Amino acid sequence: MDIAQERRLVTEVPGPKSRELLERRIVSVPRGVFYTAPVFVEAASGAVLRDVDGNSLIDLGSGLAVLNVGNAHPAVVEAVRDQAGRLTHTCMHVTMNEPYLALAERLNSLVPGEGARRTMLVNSGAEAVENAVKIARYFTKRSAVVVFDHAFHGRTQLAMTMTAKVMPYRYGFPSTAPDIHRLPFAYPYRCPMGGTSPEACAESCAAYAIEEMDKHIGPETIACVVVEPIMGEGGFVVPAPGFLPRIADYCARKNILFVADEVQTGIGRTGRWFGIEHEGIVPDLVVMAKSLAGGLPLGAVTGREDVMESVHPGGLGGTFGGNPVACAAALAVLEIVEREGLLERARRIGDIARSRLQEMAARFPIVGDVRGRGAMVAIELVEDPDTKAPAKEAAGRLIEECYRQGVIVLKAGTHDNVVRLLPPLSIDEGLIREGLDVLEKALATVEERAPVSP
Ligand code: PLZ
Repeated sequence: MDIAQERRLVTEVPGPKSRELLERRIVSVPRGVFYTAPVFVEAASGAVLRDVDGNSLIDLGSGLAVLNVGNAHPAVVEAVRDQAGRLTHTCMHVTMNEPYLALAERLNSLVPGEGARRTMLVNSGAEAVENAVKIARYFTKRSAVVVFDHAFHGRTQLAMTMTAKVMPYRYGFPSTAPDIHRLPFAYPYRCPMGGTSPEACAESCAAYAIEEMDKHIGPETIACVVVEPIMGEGGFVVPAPGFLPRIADYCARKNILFVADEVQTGIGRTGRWFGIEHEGIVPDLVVMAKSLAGGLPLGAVTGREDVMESVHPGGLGGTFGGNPVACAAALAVLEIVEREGLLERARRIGDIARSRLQEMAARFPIVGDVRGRGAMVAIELVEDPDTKAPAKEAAGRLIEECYRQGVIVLKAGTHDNVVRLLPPLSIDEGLIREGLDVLEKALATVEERAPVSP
């Protein structure tokens, strides 16, 4: 569908039709399934969502990091139509289909590193994480899994246990997944070790993490370290420079597999194909989902041939994993990223956003930190720049003010005080600027109402 790439409000947001659907939703879908904006979308294209009331909203959330190539990209739609017209499913464990193969070949050559790779396909990020851990445990014959503060790895039992934040992800859901260990993450703005410079933060956190692995977990029991190159749900925390390379180096020395969870950072979001490339690390396994198939559900684990091949035949899989329609969409997505130069665009969009957000930070004391890489940018809101007390309510109000004005932005952060932008990488520069104008105005309203320190 051709939808003009513009913001245009014809009713208040949410409008009467969205409100009516919300009423139906309340009595048919459990409240546990949360939503950011009380808006129902009827059609979308590129970076614009058309809601059921006819409003056109600027999408700076990409349906939670899924639409790097934009919504309903014509080449993705065409690939899906074409594939669905041939066959919709075979199940790779019954008879096989070529799109699965073609995508595996493509991902094998795309991930960092020189050696041979293998790819298995699944349905979601959580399922990809679960499989990466299964494979790492099988290959190493070790069971411990190391994860970090602020991590999000999914909502299934194991992935949920690997996820840091208790509320809302783990609260009330007892876990039986054993041998998961959490270590501090080098978060420069709030260094858990009290480091006052990024270098000191990286150094102290890495030293602590390594000592923990050495003394308390035991490197000979650790199958893998799983880490997001930039914490996504955890608040777009870019690790202090040098932290991840030191962890990766330790892993290599102790034969611990390094697993990059690229579910949110992958497929060009940070201006490189994979976020881990910024760290100069070659991961043993790479986990992908979200933007991989342009909106169709698909996840992947791509890794070292020896590691991936270690599992016996029949040890890996699932009914829908690598559905041919989703694979066709993914092949189209990867081609679009190249053809439209979206890595370059991610950097450009990110530069525009970061410089505007930095100006806002200079104007509004509530903006404590501006950070990100490529088109993965966020502001962390604080009640007071000195105490850095998280401004959670203000973040909620900011998001609400934005959608009321027709711009969708997302919340993140362990303290719920981070507002993040994940625009489609193909977004018009004018549209991102307009989205930022709205954000700035919203910030002014929120700041006005922020508590004034005595
Ligand atoms: N790993 C790094 O960001 C999903 C989920 C939304 P699934 N993040 C947003 C929500 O509130 O559930 C995510 C991620 C990273 C894994 C996952 C899990 O991916 O496809 O949602 O299972």
